Amino acid sequence: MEQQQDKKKSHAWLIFLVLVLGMIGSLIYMETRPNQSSTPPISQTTASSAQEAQNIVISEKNFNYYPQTIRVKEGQLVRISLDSSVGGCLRSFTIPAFGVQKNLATPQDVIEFTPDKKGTFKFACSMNMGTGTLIVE
Ligand SMILES: [Cu+2]
Repeated sequence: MEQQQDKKKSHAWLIFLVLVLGMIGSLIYMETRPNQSSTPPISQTTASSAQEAQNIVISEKNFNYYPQTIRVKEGQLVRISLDSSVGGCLRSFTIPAFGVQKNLATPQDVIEFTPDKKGTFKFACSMNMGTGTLIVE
Protein backbone atom coordinates (compact mmCIF):
# COMPACT_ATOMS: atom_id res chain seq x y z
CA MET A 1 0.00 0.00 0.00
CA GLU A 2 2.72 2.44 1.05
CA GLN A 3 4.85 1.53 -1.94
CA GLN A 4 1.98 2.17 -4.30
CA GLN A 5 1.47 5.63 -2.79
CA ASP A 6 5.16 6.42 -3.28
CA LYS A 7 4.90 5.39 -6.88
CA LYS A 8 1.89 7.65 -7.36
CA LYS A 9 3.75 10.51 -5.71
CA SER A 10 6.80 10.20 -7.94
CA HIS A 11 4.53 9.97 -10.97
CA ALA A 12 2.85 13.25 -9.97
CA TRP A 13 6.25 14.88 -9.57
CA LEU A 14 7.26 13.74 -13.03
CA ILE A 15 4.11 15.24 -14.57
CA PHE A 16 4.72 18.47 -12.66
CA LEU A 17 8.32 18.60 -13.89
CA VAL A 18 7.25 18.05 -17.50
CA LEU A 19 4.62 20.80 -17.20
CA VAL A 20 7.12 23.29 -15.72
CA LEU A 21 9.73 22.47 -18.36
CA GLY A 22 7.08 22.85 -21.05
CA MET A 23 6.08 26.26 -19.70
CA ILE A 24 9.67 27.46 -19.55
CA GLY A 25 10.24 26.14 -23.03
CA SER A 26 7.26 27.95 -24.50
CA LEU A 27 8.21 31.15 -22.66
CA ILE A 28 11.69 31.06 -24.19
CA TYR A 29 10.15 30.33 -27.58
CA MET A 30 7.83 33.32 -27.30
CA GLU A 31 10.67 35.60 -26.18
CA THR A 32 13.02 34.67 -29.01
CA ARG A 33 10.36 34.61 -31.72
CA PRO A 34 10.35 37.81 -33.84
CA ASN A 35 7.48 39.93 -32.63
CA GLN A 36 5.29 40.33 -35.71
CA SER A 37 2.70 42.56 -34.08
CA SER A 38 5.20 45.39 -33.51
CA THR A 39 5.97 45.85 -37.21
CA PRO A 40 2.87 46.98 -39.14
CA PRO A 41 2.65 46.17 -42.86
CA ILE A 42 4.09 48.84 -45.15
CA SER A 43 0.75 49.46 -46.86
CA GLN A 44 -0.88 50.51 -43.60
CA THR A 45 -1.86 54.17 -43.59
CA THR A 46 -0.63 56.22 -40.67
CA ALA A 47 -3.66 58.39 -40.14
CA SER A 48 -3.99 60.16 -36.84
CA SER A 49 -7.40 60.94 -35.43
CA ALA A 50 -6.48 64.64 -35.23
CA GLN A 51 -5.81 65.04 -38.93
CA GLU A 52 -6.19 62.27 -41.44
CA ALA A 53 -3.66 62.50 -44.27
CA GLN A 54 -4.86 62.24 -47.85
CA ASN A 55 -2.54 59.59 -49.23
CA ILE A 56 -2.06 59.70 -52.99
CA VAL A 57 0.05 57.28 -55.00
CA ILE A 58 0.84 58.31 -58.56
CA SER A 59 1.94 55.95 -61.34
CA GLU A 60 3.32 56.49 -64.80
CA LYS A 61 1.42 55.74 -68.02
CA ASN A 62 2.33 56.80 -71.58
CA PHE A 63 5.35 58.78 -70.29
CA ASN A 64 3.14 60.89 -68.08
CA TYR A 65 1.63 60.84 -64.61
CA TYR A 66 -1.37 58.63 -63.91
CA PRO A 67 -3.95 59.50 -62.76
CA GLN A 68 -3.85 62.81 -64.61
CA THR A 69 -6.13 64.53 -62.13
CA ILE A 70 -5.81 64.47 -58.34
CA ARG A 71 -8.59 65.70 -56.08
CA VAL A 72 -7.83 66.75 -52.51
CA LYS A 73 -9.54 68.63 -49.72
CA GLU A 74 -8.43 72.06 -48.61
CA GLY A 75 -6.81 72.34 -45.18
CA GLN A 76 -6.07 68.62 -44.88
CA LEU A 77 -2.57 67.17 -45.09
CA VAL A 78 -1.76 65.69 -48.50
CA ARG A 79 0.86 62.97 -48.81
CA ILE A 80 2.01 62.10 -52.33
CA SER A 81 4.28 59.25 -53.35
CA LEU A 82 5.32 57.88 -56.74
CA ASP A 83 5.18 54.13 -57.24
CA SER A 84 7.93 52.08 -58.91
CA SER A 85 6.44 52.55 -62.41
CA VAL A 86 7.49 56.21 -62.34
CA GLY A 87 10.96 56.70 -63.78
CA GLY A 88 13.49 59.29 -64.85
CA CYS A 89 12.84 62.98 -64.33
CA LEU A 90 9.15 62.28 -63.56
CA ARG A 91 10.40 61.38 -60.08
CA SER A 92 11.25 65.03 -59.56
CA PHE A 93 7.82 66.25 -58.55
CA THR A 94 6.63 69.84 -58.33
CA ILE A 95 3.43 71.72 -57.51
CA PRO A 96 4.49 75.33 -58.13
CA ALA A 97 1.32 76.89 -56.66
CA PHE A 98 2.14 75.36 -53.25
CA GLY A 99 5.91 75.70 -53.41
CA VAL A 100 6.28 71.93 -53.53
CA GLN A 101 9.39 70.55 -55.20
CA LYS A 102 11.04 67.29 -54.30
CA ASN A 103 12.88 64.44 -55.94
CA LEU A 104 11.07 61.29 -54.82
CA ALA A 105 13.96 58.89 -55.38
CA THR A 106 12.12 55.78 -54.15
CA PRO A 107 8.44 54.71 -53.81
CA GLN A 108 8.88 55.21 -50.04
CA ASP A 109 9.71 58.92 -50.41
CA VAL A 110 6.79 61.26 -49.82
CA ILE A 111 5.85 64.87 -50.40
CA GLU A 112 3.72 66.36 -47.67
CA PHE A 113 1.89 69.65 -47.81
CA THR A 114 -1.41 71.12 -46.70
CA PRO A 115 -3.31 72.95 -49.47
CA ASP A 116 -4.40 76.31 -48.07
CA LYS A 117 -6.45 77.46 -51.05
CA LYS A 118 -9.14 76.02 -53.31
CA GLY A 119 -8.79 75.85 -57.06
CA THR A 120 -7.25 74.04 -59.99
CA PHE A 121 -3.46 73.85 -60.06
CA LYS A 122 -0.76 72.16 -62.09
CA PHE A 123 1.65 69.50 -60.93
CA ALA A 124 4.61 68.60 -63.10
CA CYS A 125 8.06 67.12 -63.19
CA SER A 126 10.84 69.63 -62.67
CA MET A 127 11.46 69.79 -66.43
CA ASN A 128 7.75 70.29 -67.17
CA MET A 129 7.59 67.22 -69.41
CA GLY A 130 5.11 65.27 -67.33
CA THR A 131 2.13 67.27 -66.09
CA GLY A 132 -1.19 66.79 -64.36
CA THR A 133 -3.95 68.66 -62.56
CA LEU A 134 -4.45 69.09 -58.84
CA ILE A 135 -7.95 70.09 -57.80
CA VAL A 136 -8.33 71.44 -54.27
CA GLU A 137 -11.94 71.41 -53.07
CU1 LIG B 1 10.66 65.69 -66.80
